[in-house]
Amino acid sequence: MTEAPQKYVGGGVPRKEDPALVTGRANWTDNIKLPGMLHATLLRSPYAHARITSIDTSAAKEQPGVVAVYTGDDLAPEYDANPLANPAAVTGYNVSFEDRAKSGETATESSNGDAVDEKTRSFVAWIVSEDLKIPNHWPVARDEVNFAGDIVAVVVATDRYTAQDALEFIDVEYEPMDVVTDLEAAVADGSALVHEEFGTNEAYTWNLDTGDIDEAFANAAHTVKERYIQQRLIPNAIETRGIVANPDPMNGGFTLYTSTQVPHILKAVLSAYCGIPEQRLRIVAPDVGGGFGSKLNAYSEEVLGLVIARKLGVPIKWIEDRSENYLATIHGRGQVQDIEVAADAEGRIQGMRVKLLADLGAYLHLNTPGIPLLGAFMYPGVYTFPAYSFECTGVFTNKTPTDAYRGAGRPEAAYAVERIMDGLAREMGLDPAEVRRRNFYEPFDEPVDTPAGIQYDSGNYQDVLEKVIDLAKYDDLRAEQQRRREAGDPVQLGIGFSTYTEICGLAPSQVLSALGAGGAGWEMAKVQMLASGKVEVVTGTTPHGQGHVTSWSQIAADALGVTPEDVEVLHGDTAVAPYGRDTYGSRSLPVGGVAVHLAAQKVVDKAKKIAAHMLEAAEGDIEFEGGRFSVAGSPDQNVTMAKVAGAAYLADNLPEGMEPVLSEEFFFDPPNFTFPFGAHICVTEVDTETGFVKIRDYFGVDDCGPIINPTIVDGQLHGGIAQGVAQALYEEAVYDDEGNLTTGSMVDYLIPGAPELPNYTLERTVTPSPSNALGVKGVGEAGTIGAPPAVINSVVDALSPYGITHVDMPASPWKVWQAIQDSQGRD
Ligand code: MCN
Repeated sequence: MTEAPQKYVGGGVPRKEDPALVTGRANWTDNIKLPGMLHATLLRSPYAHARITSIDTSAAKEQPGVVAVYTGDDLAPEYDANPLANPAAVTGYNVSFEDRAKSGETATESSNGDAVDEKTRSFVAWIVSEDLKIPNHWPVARDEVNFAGDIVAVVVATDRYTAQDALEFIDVEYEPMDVVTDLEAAVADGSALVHEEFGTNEAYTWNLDTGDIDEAFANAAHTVKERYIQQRLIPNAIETRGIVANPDPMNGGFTLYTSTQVPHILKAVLSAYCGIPEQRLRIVAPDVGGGFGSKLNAYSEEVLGLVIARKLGVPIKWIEDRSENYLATIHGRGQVQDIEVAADAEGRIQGMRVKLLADLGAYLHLNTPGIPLLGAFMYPGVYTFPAYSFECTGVFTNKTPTDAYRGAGRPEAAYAVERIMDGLAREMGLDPAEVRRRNFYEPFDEPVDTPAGIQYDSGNYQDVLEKVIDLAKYDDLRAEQQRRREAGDPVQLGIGFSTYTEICGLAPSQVLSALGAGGAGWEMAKVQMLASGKVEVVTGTTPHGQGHVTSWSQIAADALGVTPEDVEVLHGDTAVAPYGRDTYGSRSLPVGGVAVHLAAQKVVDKAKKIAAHMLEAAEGDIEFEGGRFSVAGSPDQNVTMAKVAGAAYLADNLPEGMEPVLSEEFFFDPPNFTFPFGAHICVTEVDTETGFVKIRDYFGVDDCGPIINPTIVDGQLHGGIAQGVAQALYEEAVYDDEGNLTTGSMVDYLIPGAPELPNYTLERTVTPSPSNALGVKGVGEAGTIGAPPAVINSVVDALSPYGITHVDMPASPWKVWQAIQDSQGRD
């Protein structure tokens, strides 16, 4: 073992994952080929809403190479009734919102007693007792299809091409039904209904009220009211979804290889859905080529793989193609946001009202109803004020279901509050930076109460704002803007701010449980010193691009006094890590990475006892540094961690009663979420003749506490900001009135590439979180949350001489040009 005096946390350790990824040696699900494996393809509904009047599969069954063709009715006996209908099944224990309501269960105390205060407790109690409408959702539709892409039949054949061709031979008769795509139309009287049995398209309405909102508006010196649209977005992971389901004849169980972010959640959920005892179901997430939230789910195809493998007794493979991916993997966002703020004469906010319509699509996926709820807590953003009123109505439409997409609820919230702060600045004739300063919390390093009834852990919003102003040379930019305005330059300069915070590090079990999100927010790590002194870390997180192997190696290396190369990180296989809560909500570092640190500390504590025994010294006199235990005052008396690991393994000279080997687990369940924050400035050049927006510069000062790996953090921010820019300027899932996805391919759905994106100029501040031993906060979604309002504020700022106060996302050249045409011309 190499001795390691240096510290690795905070250093630019190259990603251990990269060599395999860049030399084609990664192990994707589609690389898996098992003996006897058959291939499944899926017939999907071309209609957004229709009754299935008949299905004839006989011709398809006769095609050479076709082994089986199944309809919804054929497979219904194979799974638990209505298997995908239960959103709270994320618990794996089938506790639905409905069950809770029936049992009269209400919210419980949070684990730290503080993170959720009384206001939130009553809000939460209200939510879980409220009626959530849960539609039937069969893996293969039975009587009715509810969106274009709903699965209607499955073909299993000896190879993929045969299976694909055989789909053409399935004869389905549909009786088209009225289609609902528009959110406001869906809640209007007399609308067609997605699920007629409910008599409404409203799945639920949630409210959160704190303070006296009417008084705040009655006494306001200034009020601003705006409507914003969050367009639908399609997550674009490099790797589409895919599965291989393998029956294990030895124990009657199954291994499911699947491109997922959540093997542990899947194990619990699929075991319940498919009636496979949990201990006989192994889920393996091989290398996963991104997810961005879209692989945080239990999908029909995963259920189908298992039940068909069980029926046929052979491995079943299904790999999603890109068109299917656009139709059948969840979408994100899709909201109409009405927001209103009341401020006093100095521009200090006194109250905020938010009213949302949230597009759920046709069914409830695992987290669908909860996504806007994460946002509910974050509309107040980095501003403190006395009264807040939030209402969200979840609406069914005949479209692909929505669910978590990078940021999930928080980009929507940050966008609305940051856009309306600019509205308030405009109303009052203040600089957008100044209106923000007047409403920030004072810097804090212990939790503060927020208007939404949660507690932010720590923050210093002034610092990031002033730093980004310096970084961008704000005064120079305003001077340039003025020059261009005065010169009548057709290309106008826009300067847009965003000062954001977000809730991440999804964790405290009792809080998640109280929110109806299934509890179990802990994360597990096991740290084992092998006989040679090398280290294995088993983690319950499931990286799919975030570099946990590198980060966790750094954390373990520092704690144990070894090098990152001495550490192997094992993940993504429930047989290796039976416990885990996976990767989403930027939770992996603040929960899972901290668990690695704490498990390693347990190893050191035990090793110290063994070292004391070996050195014949008192445990209290033993010091540990640089991988070496020594006796205080007698540095020559020492023993390396590797030697202690070897002694622990041999177990022939251990302290009385001590168990052999150095292997320790830690289940970390933090007391609160973490709340990273930052300030961004986007500088745009807007061509007023063509409407084309160019991002000239992008500055950010972000704070996610102490940094484990600066390269990874920069990468997360770059990718996150790129996705934020994508929402602001380029991407939109568009449906026609009949519910056809008209942006069903990468030709029509505009994903920005490197040429569309600016160079980012990023700096950091470090405000540790009091919620965990490393002080760390998540960063995986921060950029996606901070960027959209900075970009749109910038575009609107450029166009302000035209009296333009808003341009909806994506601010395409056409929309910008149209806004200019519709304006009264320049001042
Ligand atoms: N990190 C760090 N120091 C900090 C904070 C984070 O070094 N103070 C490092 C961590 O050690 C880890 C990485 O940054 O290596 C991300 O950590 P974290 O913020 O905890 O986020 P998660 O690992 O839980 O990742 C989830 C997050 C989410 S929710 C989405 S969506 C997303 C994202 O990560 N999807 C991604 N980033 C992605 N990156 C890639 N390449 N692909 C995706 O699908």
